[in-house]
Amino acid sequence: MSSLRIAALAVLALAALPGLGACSGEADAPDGDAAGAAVTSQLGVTNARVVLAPVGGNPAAVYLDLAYSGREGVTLDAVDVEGAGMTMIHDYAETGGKMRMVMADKVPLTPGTPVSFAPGGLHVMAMDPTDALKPGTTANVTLTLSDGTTATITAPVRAAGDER
Ligand SMILES: [Cu+2]
Repeated sequence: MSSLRIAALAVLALAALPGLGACSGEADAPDGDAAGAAVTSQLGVTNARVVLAPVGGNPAAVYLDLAYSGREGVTLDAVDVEGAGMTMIHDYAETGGKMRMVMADKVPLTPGTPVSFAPGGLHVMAMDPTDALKPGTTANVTLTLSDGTTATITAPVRAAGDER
């Protein structure tokens, strides 16, 4: 676990580099019309939702669908959730006959190839969700790409038992 945390912190440190995301983010991240959706010039985000864990305080999961139309070689580097702590991008992989969560770190975005974050596959884990994340409310979710582009969407927050 400690190596996973270090890797995730490294991603956050990169995302926080001055000059990259700060100014371009405001210009490139108009709010989407529909909840859970946003479109920048190159990144479309739909069906975003934050799903809380059955036990309060346990990590929440974020699922969403991405359609990218920019240039090759760009990756999704970070997904941050307002109202939660550190986030990690995870996937599931089979090791030793069992499906286990693994660190996905950076997710390649290829024009024409949609990427789905969905239960049982790619997902964002948001550690230490606060009481601000309540079922029926919304949370701001910010995606950061390797080219410094950011997109912020408003995603509905769902309880553990709700539809994922
Ligand atoms: Cu996970």
